[in-house]
Amino acid sequence: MASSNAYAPSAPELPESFGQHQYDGENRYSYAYPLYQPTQQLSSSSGMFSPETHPQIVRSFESADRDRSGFLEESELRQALSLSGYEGISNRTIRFLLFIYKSPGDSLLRLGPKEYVELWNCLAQWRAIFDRYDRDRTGKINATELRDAFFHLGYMLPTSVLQLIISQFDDGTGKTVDLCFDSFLECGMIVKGLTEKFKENDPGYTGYATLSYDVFMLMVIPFIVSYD
Ligand SMILES: [Ca+2]
Ligand SMILES: [Ca+2]
Repeated sequence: MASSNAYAPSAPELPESFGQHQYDGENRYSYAYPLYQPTQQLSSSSGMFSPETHPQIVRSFESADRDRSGFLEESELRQALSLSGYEGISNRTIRFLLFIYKSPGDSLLRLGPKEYVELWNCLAQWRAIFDRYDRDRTGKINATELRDAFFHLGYMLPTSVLQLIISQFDDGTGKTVDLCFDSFLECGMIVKGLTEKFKENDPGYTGYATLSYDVFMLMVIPFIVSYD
């Protein structure tokens, strides 16, 4: 698995005013871009937060780590994200996030402080993209908004692929359903993660890659296993 950063959206070009106008009257995401700077080095010890860590991140981790294990397990992560303003994230997405962000050397699905900070910053970036491209302010992303968001991130997805993605999140009736943040996050990380994997095999950015069966399976399966 590549670095977790592969799942953060590509350097979003946020408007200068970002951070002041988001969610007026509702402070849930006012810290969507915390003071944390990506260039700052985190402590190499995964058992503690660096002093620069945004206090909201530390607070949410410490209050959610009920058994004081120093790690957030599944239910604790749900609680921590809820405390951070990300309510209602599905079990499926929570497990997907744990799978992607856990330390590669850890056989358990859990996050230490270092991994949690990475996840938190990634979520903040995806949230900013979501809010920016939810142009009609419905709180959901429709197919056009999704196309534009991916385009902004540098992914020109063909309509057929966009339709396939959206259809994965319908309600079972076959009717097109707009994506809530939870679904947007999941499909965004899948598109970005798979694209990064593809690019590893297409160094010339030609849009074509020759893959062995093994490489293809190893590339795709982590994204399609059910986390339910
Ligand atoms: Ca714990
Ligand atoms: Ca919308």
